[in-house]
Amino acid sequence: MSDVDLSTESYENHREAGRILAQVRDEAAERTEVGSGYLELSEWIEDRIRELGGAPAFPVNISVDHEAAHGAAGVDDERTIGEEMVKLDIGVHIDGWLADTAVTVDLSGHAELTEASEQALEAALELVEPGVSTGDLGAEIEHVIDGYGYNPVVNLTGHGLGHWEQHTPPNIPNRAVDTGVELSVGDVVAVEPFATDGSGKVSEGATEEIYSLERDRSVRNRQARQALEQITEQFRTLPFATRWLDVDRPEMVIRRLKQQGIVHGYPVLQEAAGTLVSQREHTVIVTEDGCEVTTRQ
Ligand SMILES: [Co+2]
Repeated sequence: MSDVDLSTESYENHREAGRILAQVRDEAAERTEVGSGYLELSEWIEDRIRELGGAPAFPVNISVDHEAAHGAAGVDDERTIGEEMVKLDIGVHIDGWLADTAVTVDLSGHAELTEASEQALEAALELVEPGVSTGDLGAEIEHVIDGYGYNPVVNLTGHGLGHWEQHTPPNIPNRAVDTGVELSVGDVVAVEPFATDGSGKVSEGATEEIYSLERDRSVRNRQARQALEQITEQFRTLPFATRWLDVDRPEMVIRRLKQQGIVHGYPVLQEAAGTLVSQREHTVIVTEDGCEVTTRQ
């Protein structure tokens, strides 16, 4: 049926990234409480990933309440977590082979909304096998979330994971679509349902703390050149945080690189109606008889 060899080094690296990530995610969820600092929590998670032998595949996303994704700690960030619905979205890579996971830590007293995205993910993962259509996964996610009386966020999707690429085809929709594609043995995909009691659509907010390389080209400014060197060598095309840059005044450097079209930002994505959003995500490898969840402990 398929000649994909799942014992190769690339898959072993995917699995190792997943093992590290599963442990760090669960430890991070334990540490997430009212009063936790964004910066302290993010740095703890990113250091823990390195300690276990991985590298962060993107800055820790801490998105709260109506924020669905791309919230992150900035340079000298002094914010702390309140009685909120907290989404931790974390990535690990080993030599560019990725794992991506997310968990909702609900400190806001909305357990059902958290459960809706969790159960939607579990139900979708049950269906993953060679030949399943991504549209059927989306339909299942929608069905489960709908059963809780909530809406899936339809303009956010799961995605494939490539080498040094965090988002590749296919998209895994969070609703039924006719345009699904069939998954095959060896595909590595992240499935990530979001649930809300609002509009089911996110829009871009005003802030951004996460960036990635758009195109590499020469810059005159010394600090910008130094930052660009670090970006192309260390992060390549993976997203990074301003606070990761080893230069003076990194925020100014980022502004400069952005103005010149060298990097682009990822604005915080928030529920258009301003309502709470929950999220759960796992990375899977499609196997002959189903799938292997790399980010499950
Ligand atoms: Co993802």
